[in-house]
Amino acid sequence: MKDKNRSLDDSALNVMGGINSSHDGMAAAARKRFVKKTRKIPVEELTEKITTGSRLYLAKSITLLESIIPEDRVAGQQLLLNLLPRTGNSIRIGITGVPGAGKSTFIEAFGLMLAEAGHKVAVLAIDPSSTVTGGSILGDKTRMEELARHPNAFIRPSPSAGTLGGVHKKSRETMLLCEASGYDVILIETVGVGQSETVVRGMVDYFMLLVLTGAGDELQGMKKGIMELADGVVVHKADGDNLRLANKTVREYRQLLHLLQPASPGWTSTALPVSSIKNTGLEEVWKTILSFKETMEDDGFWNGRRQSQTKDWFHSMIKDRLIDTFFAEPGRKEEVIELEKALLGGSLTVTGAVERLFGR
Ligand SMILES: Nc1nc2c(ncn2[C@@H]2O[C@H](COP(=O)(O)OP(=O)(O)OP(=O)(O)O)[C@@H](O)[C@H]2O)c(=O)[nH]1
Ligand SMILES: [Mg+2]
Repeated sequence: MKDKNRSLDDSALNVMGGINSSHDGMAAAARKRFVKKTRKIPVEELTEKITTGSRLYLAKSITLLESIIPEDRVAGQQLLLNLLPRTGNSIRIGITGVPGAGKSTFIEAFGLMLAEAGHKVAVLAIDPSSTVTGGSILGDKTRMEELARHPNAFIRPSPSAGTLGGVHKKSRETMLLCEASGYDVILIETVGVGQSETVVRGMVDYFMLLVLTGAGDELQGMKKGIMELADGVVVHKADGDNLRLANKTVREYRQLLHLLQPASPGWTSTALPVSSIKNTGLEEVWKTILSFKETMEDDGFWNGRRQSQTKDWFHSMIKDRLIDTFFAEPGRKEEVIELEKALLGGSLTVTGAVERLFGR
């Protein structure tokens, strides 16, 4: 389907224009100024424009949902509610790997292949470290240039919210907006460090790990935990001098994956060699994902997992809200510091300290 709003929306700058400030407070202040000057777009208008596939309005709607201004929050949630019946019709794919594994390059090549085949591809990034460096955002802008220009693609850089919970919420809601706007493939890039891959695993159907050659070394370290989350391993940069070693690594990973608990019941995770620079192996990856979807749907696990992911999201937001509310009470922070001192001084037990906090 051709994008009707192509001329209006086609600029990569429109598509990319998210929140780039590395400071939450500054971003909020900037947005407040921005909002005062600009016409507030009625929720009905946003709903209508999103359903017709406008990338410009999709970007505006995402910004609305990221806003911390109370009236924007109300409008944002109403928009989401209006669009909810149109969400869910996509394959949600998470992509992780160490920095430099080639995630952005893979997404550009894989995304272009799918966009050319008529799919609508949305790319999101979750990068908790970007609040500090801002580096990846810039990197992705240049690395996904061609995809960003494609009329069937939409790219949104990482939200700049501080906490992982906040990033989680924004990415989830962005994903739903993209689905309502007709995107049928959602690609979420995350750096393979810290907790971000668990968060991404919790919001996607298919979770992919990009690795480089040398399976043995990787498994010695932290990779085993991540491998147990992966539905597929891509041995990346399988080109040039690296090709032979990459194929050997693929065999090693296949053996190892057989020994691990499957990340999705009834599915044996496998490994594939890919070069995003030479465009090889990308079709095999897509075929594998389609066969994964079929298997999961036959077993009723596809929807089951999505439902439990939504419940988990709800519960993690309850926890976030409880913690925020707790520390927002006057004197709480000071009280906690006092109790910490008492704990370390040996005049109180941890359980005793918690009882004091909640018993008052
Ligand atoms: N030979 C070869 N090099 C590649 C391939 N894909 C990516 N690269 C190179 O690997 C480097 C890192 O690629 P990125 O796509 O930025 O990696 P990334 O995983 O997104 O990195 P971060 O976003 O920093 O975590 C770049 O210099 C790419 O040109 C490939 O298929 N073959
Ligand atoms: Mg990247």
